[in-house]
Amino acid sequence: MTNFMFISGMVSKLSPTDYVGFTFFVGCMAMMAASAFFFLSLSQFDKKWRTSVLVSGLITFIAAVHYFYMRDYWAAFGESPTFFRYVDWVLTVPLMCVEFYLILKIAGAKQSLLWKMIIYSLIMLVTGYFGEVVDTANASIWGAVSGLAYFAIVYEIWLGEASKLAKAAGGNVLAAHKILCWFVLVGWSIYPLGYMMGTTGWYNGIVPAGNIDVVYNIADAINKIGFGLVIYTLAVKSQTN
Ligand SMILES: *C/C=C(C)/C=C/C=C(C)/C=C/C1=C(C)CCCC1(C)C
Repeated sequence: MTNFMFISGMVSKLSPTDYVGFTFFVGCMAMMAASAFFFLSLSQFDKKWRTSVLVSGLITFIAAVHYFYMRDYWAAFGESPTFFRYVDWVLTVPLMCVEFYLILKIAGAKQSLLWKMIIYSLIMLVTGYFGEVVDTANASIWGAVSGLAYFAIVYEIWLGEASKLAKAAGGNVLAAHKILCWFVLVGWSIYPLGYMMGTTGWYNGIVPAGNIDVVYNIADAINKIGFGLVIYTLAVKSQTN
């Protein structure tokens, strides 16, 4: 145990070459700052947009709390805090699905769309957890099931019901929806890559092995804060229109 910080009151140091520890630390601060920003901006929005921005703040706030735990875990054990990652994802990814529903509500999005997206995301994450932690011998099978659920989300927002609603809404909502679609397609694809780096399967010759916490941490910052800012910008624009 070389690189301690604060663990339940214990004080120790963070090595200057510990990039994983560093990005966990910066992650805490970035998620906290983003949460403060979203929460403090709430009063400027009318009721229609307030919930969306509130959810943006909840996503980064939940992540901030998990980052505090993950930072400590990494400092104490020098291992990936996989459990905390998945708890974080299980709470924040469905909330990102809620954001799609909330911005599409003006075009008549139904609750069935919301539940469909939430269920896909839960299947994606629970099967991913099984492959990464519970039944690692079958990581490639669990990963494939998880990947299917991921594609279902991608399909839904790019080509399915959600995309039709976005087109019907048009204007700022359509523009924001498009950007969020790219977040899901490109930003989220980093996570399955990390999964392949950390588990054993047919893909091991293609994807390098290694600690990918730095990559996850950067991806989280982009996907959670960036995603939230798209919603925030949409709310600001729609308000002055
Ligand atoms: C803020 C956290 C986010 C946006 C996390 C997203 C996580 C994923 C899109 C994870 C996807 C996975 C697969 C598609 C297959 C392998 C297992 C997972 C869970 C890593």
